[in-house]
Amino acid sequence: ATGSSPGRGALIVFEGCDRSGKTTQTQKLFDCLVAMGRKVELWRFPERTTGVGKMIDEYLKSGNNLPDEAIHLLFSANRWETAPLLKSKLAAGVTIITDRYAYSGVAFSAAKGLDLNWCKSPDIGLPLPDCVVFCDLHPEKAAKRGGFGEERYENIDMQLKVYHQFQKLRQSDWKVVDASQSVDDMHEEIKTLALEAMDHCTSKPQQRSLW
Ligand code: Z5A
Repeated sequence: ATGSSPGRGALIVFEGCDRSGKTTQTQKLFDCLVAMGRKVELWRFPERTTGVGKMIDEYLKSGNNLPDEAIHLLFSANRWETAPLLKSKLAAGVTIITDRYAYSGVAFSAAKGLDLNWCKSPDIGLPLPDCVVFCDLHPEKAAKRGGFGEERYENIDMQLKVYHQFQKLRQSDWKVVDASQSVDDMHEEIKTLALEAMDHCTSKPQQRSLW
């Protein structure tokens, strides 16, 4: 039978500063899509369980001091080591929601003073997201959500620099969601955006790549 192709899954990326609600919203979107019977998985970067991910985890918890360039390349390698699986899932029609991606990679390293274009280069060729949801919350407001955590970048000076870099990276097709809204209001807006992106993928079969 010639049956219609199931279409590829959408790559839906969540970005934003610390405490902007990415983890809350990725989980809510995942639960909602599962309840709708969609083929979907929830991912995150860094993926701390791999060999490279364990080195990143140790770095974030302040265990070791790597040059900024070296940790940047490890974050990118962490995406590359999972990229074959990511591509095959998307091709098989699974939608992947991910909490952070290459934009965080560039924003954090550029915030430390590395050249923006140098920062972008190791991620060239990774799957291009079908939808980037930017959870927009100014770090001053984020700080009021019970304070930042204990990890290396979780302080107001760094978060302000990162927020500034995200503004530079922001592209016209990013979906900027006001992250000072309630959890439920954000979710309703994001659900609509995600369903649109997933529908769009059935008519846009070819997966393109960054940047
Ligand atoms: N990093 C990098 O340098 N290079 C890279 O390539 C990548 C990452 C991929 C680890 O990231 C660090 O790695 C991160 C970037 C860097 N460093 N920093 N910062 P991570 O993703 O593991 O950690 P995180 O970004 O710090 O996540 P987070 O603290 O969990 O923030 P979040 O996911 O955006 O927020 P949340 O957990 O959903 O919510 C935070 C709190 O606010 C929580 O108490 C919620 O209950 C509350 N909340 C959530 N939504 C709302 C609303 N709408 N109203 C009120 N309160 C809310």
